[in-house]
Amino acid sequence: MKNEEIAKRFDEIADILELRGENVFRINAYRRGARTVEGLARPIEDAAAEGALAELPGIGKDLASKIEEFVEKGSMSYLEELRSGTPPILLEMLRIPGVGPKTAVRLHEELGVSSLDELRRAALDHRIQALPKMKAKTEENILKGLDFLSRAGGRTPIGVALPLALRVVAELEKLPGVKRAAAAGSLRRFRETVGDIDILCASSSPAAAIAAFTHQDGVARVLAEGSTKASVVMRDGIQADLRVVDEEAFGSALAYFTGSKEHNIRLREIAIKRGMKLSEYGVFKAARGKDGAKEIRVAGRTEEEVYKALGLSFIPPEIREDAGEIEAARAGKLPSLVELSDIRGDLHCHSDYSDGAATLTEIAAAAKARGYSYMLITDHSQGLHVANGLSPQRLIRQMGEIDRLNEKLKGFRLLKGSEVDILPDGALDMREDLLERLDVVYVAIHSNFKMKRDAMTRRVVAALEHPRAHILAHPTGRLIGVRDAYEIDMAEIFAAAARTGTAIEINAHPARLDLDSGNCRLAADAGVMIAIGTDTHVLPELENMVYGIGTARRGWLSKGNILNTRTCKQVISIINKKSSAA
Ligand code: DGT
Ligand code: CA
Ligand code: CA
Repeated sequence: MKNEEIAKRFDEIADILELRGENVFRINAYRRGARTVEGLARPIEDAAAEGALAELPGIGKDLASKIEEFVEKGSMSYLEELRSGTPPILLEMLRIPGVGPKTAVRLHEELGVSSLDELRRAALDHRIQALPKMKAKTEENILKGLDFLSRAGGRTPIGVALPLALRVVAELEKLPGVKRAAAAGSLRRFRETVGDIDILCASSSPAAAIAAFTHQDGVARVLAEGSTKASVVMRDGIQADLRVVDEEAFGSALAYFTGSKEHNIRLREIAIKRGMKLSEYGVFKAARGKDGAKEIRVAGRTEEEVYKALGLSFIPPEIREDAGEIEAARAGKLPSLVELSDIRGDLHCHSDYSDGAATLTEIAAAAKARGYSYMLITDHSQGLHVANGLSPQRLIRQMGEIDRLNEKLKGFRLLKGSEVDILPDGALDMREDLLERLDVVYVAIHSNFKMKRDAMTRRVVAALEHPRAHILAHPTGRLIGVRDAYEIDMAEIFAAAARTGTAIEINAHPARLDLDSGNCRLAADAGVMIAIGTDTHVLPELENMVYGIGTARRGWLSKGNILNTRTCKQVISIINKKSSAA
């Protein structure tokens, strides 16, 4: 399905047109087109094949022809043309929170800024506020924005890196001679951001694998190319490394390049204590043969074999951080981590009643097609005007529609919910009688992020005390690389959630992943039930569940820790336990 790739390209076209100060209507046409394509429930290729593109809202002749071109050729000549005429620094500056196109162009033209380092220098020297009509505040915001970018450390969010890596792996797997291919590194460990993408491959013709890797679509620059390894920079700016190894050593190489480094160091120590040697080439034992001392390989083909040779049970990649997993593996006490297939329904989804793109009917169909047996609809509450929050009348109408749909749906249920705003004093932004009519109530902070730690903690605890508040959404409010978590005492939140029987969410959107994996472990230890919700606004985001699962696994969570591994009936009964205890 090419929907996302096309949406990304339309957004980039809009960005560049904006940088050039083009007509707003044209710019908005591309943005609207991007949202339409992204929100489409089926592959855009199908609509193109049927000649039905022009029937889509906001897709005129012009955009339709660009979609057709991309479907046919995998490229968009108009975008290539725009790109070639745009200094890359301009697009880079747009990634800084708070820098718009006008500012970016001025900084480039009037200060000659051509890299982010130069931009930082200019801000520190106060050369930005010295420009006519440029405010000191702008300069301050640019410095803050740059800080955010560098704190993400030039690292790439997993939501960008994973799809890219999977595509590279799939391309390699298609080559004759390739026996195995896999992503390794921090990506395989499901860290929320990755420094680079590490790919491993076993092939009988390494040269062909290397050539395919360096010539694949999306490569901006080849950094290095040897007979068994290569490094490239992709157009998004992320680096990808490929290593080609022997099939006999694929498991040990995979373990080595998955890391973490700290985990690897511990494994090597264990090998040495057992009189063996561990490297990316295998586990070796010294043996005395007729012709003197030599080494024999005792493991290497699979990771399982490697761990077994070290006297350990297999350690899932997500927890290889030297955070107790080695001790647990040695004692046979590793948790059995939750899996994607354990998930029976999604708990966080916005429809076109508030700021989502899909209708209730479309959401039900898509969730059912994923094999779910329920989906909780959680549109925003009345006070959240920016997200088109539902008035009581509209919520009541939505509940009626859900009832009618449920009569028709077999083996699947839409649950009535809401993502209710927690007001500054901790009260919920919804009438009691409406709260009581909902199946499951999500509560969340969407405003007044800058409260003092104590006040913020009291605000959320007050919300958790409400007998109809069932799940706390994205509990720290951070947006990776954009906005820090607000000040809040999470230990107190966990204690309150456990005491009141309120679940806490792992928001599976790759920009949030909040609870993060560290907090997952603390929450579970405090006895808190965890819910995983995708916060879907356009249907393809239902796929983001995989990031929620990755985070839960990094947080050592099992099926039993997760609310939505339960059946619909069980979820309702767990929810009701809190409400009826009060
Ligand atoms: P990243 O890319 O910064 O998000 O983190 P990683 O963990 O992917 O690190 P990377 O790409 O530098 O290296 C990939 C793996 O290779 C790493 O997780 C473990 C292994 N590795 C790299 N350098 C060393 C090393 O000096 N010693 C050991 N034991 N392992 C290493
Ligand atoms: Ca890496
Ligand atoms: Ca690397």
